[in-house]
Amino acid sequence: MNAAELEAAIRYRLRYTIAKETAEVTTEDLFHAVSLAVKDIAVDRLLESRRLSRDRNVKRVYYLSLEFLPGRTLGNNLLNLGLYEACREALQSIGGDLEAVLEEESDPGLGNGGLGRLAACLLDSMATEGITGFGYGINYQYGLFRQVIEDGWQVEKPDRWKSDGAYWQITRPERTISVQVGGRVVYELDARGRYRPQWIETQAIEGVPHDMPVVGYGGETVNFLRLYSARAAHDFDMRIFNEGDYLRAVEGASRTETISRVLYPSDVPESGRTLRLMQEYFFTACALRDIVAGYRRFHSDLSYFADHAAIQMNDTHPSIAVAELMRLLVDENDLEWDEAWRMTTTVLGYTNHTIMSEALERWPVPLFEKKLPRHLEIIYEINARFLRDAAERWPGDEERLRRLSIIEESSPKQIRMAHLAIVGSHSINGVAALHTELLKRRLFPDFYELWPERFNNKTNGVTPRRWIGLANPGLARLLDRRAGKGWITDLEQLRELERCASDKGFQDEFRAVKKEAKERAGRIVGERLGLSLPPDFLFDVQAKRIHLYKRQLLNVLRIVHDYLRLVDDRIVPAAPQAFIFAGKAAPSYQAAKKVIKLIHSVGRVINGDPRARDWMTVVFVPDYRVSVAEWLIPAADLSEQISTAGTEASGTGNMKFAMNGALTIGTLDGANIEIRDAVGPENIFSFGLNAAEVQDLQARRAYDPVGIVERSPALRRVIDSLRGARFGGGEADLFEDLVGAVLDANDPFLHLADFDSYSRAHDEAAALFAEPDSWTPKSILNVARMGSFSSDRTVREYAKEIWKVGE
Ligand code: 26Q
Repeated sequence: MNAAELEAAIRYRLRYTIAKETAEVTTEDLFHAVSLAVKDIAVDRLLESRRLSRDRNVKRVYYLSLEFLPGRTLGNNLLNLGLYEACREALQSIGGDLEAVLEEESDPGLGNGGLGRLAACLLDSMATEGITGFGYGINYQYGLFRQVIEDGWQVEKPDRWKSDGAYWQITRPERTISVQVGGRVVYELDARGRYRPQWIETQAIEGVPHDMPVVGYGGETVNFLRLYSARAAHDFDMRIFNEGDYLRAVEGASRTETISRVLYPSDVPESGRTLRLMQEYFFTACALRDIVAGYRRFHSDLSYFADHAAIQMNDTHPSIAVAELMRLLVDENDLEWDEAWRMTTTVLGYTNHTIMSEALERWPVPLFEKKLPRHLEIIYEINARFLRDAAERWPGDEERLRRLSIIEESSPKQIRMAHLAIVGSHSINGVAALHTELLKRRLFPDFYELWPERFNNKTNGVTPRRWIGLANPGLARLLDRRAGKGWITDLEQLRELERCASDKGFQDEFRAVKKEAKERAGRIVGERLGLSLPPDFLFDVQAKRIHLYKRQLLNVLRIVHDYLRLVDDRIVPAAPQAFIFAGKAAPSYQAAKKVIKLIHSVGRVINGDPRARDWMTVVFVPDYRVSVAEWLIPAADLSEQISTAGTEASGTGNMKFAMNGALTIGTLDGANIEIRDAVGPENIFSFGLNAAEVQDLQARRAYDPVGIVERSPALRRVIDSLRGARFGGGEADLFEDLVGAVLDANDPFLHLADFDSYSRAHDEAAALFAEPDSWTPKSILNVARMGSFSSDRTVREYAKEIWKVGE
């Protein structure tokens, strides 16, 4: 398709769908018309992909995730279909501007952060690699809350992302799925004289699928992301209705429909949240029925099911799949237990995304008794058989069996979902090398001893299409010219640039690209916040969820230290710097919300101090989301990746920043370690304790923050200033809780242990930034050496080693 054809398609939609004459159309109308025109193209390719994969009878991958953060779709699909420039031209003829049109689209926030965005990157890479792979999740009516800042505090507002139409969704009412909850289990004799469980008196929930096409680069393969909305099976409970209580009759229906109402905005599970369990079961059950039904449409029996499907569980959120698939196979499809078990463990794989044991999901047994009684029986049976096998390996080792059990013998008893996932999967993977080692040695050592072959690493990656091609078109054009166009699907080709790192002409071009991205960010920040962001400042960015373990607090302490050095000691930094933050705090996470307030309070003081004006500024960009990351990341010079070693499973922002030429200041945590190995230790600012040292310090109970402060006058001054009225703006004790947290000998994140080396690493970075001839080559080498952090590499590894697809 060329520009003229695309223009014709857009004009057709403007007239016959929007029903307007060209002269009266708004930018919003143009967005709708272009989206519909491009969707038609995507749908053609989708149908073609489906036909081909059916004809070839290929194995399918199903990625089950309670979260997806796909970002805006239009620009991405234009890029992947090779229509980006054609669309710009077409719009010009109609009198529209492509960038303005793209800004009209809402950004679906159907995830909290890294885990949801990873799911989206993997879908993009599967389609690009030609893998037949589908995402399954929930079509939340409200995504993650919109963050607004009032007087420095985070305030949450509802995110009605579908209010202007979910233009990319294709509703498929004919593939509606019915799932059951509640009720009880009875046993009846069947025709062959066997006792068969019957799950009766259940309540039915219908899942209506909405498909979003996932267009691979080049447009050859188009897969889809299938998101379910919950609907009451009957709009009204007719019995109540007939009794005349109309409102009570409708209530039941609306209760059912709350299942897909809203995304849970925290990554720390709160036990007993029935609705959360219902969400997990609902979408997992819909997905599995859909997968099995899809298979049965073309196969007479289930014997070869495991050869045709691989199902990946994104964390434990879909891990009820282990019991539900057994139930489908045994209760509903008459398979023998052993055969069903072989099938279940062959198709399922489990990806873990956290090492913090308090973040592991557990559900109270009484809740299961009430909502999923048959699943509870199946889990007990799985556990009994598993513990029997484990007892053969470790006879008499009761303590170990208690540790291994899927059931925790607390009161009430709890179901350990990670254990269920491990027992029910042939593969358990971590998301970075260090993380996988910690899984094996700290979190699940007994399981590792039992089944070492099941544990494997799949270091995360990010898609170069969105994170370079779309987010940083200036860099993309430069890369095209200097490394050839192949990098976009083969990121290793960027290694070509190593030769240009010392080329002055190239350095100038590279700097010009960075400057342009910084000016753009400066414009946006100026418009939205009324703050000035001069492009010659070092842009130092920490953008991610606000969490104590990610240590935004450490960053703030260091900023205050720099500020006090400037105004009290008259020590001028080596380079002027903009300290930029972005990120949301879970609404119930008080300490994280206080950190946001602290950033604003410190920012107000620094930004209002004329002595600091030429040297530093603090900016908090509200409502961080994919579409904010797309302009913020390309503008960064320095990427803050400063979690306590051993706490961040991988991180993926770290990869996006480095790919866009930011240097990392980071701890030896998660994928930072692999980034350091890739770019070379001379091209990254590493600091702080490593994971083993953290572990050791904690084991010896030797962390002494008060002692550290006593020995450091600089730190003492920082702490005192946070306690006093200087930053509290009248309220003297406002930050006492945060100060208390970093002075606590039990601070699990050891903020002060790394303060000194962090501060020194920063001074080094600022000094280097002041020497562009030294800085730019390092920045270029970061881009050149990020090849292995493409999610294409990640997906190829999953495909070969876990899913067994292709080749
Ligand atoms: C669980 C139970 C109840 C309610 C919520 C949750 C919940 C929700 C979201 C638990 C966890 C999450 C999200 C976790 C997450 O984003 N983890 C990140 O995953 C990335 C991709 O692998 C890693 O790069 C990050 O290091 C990791 O923090």
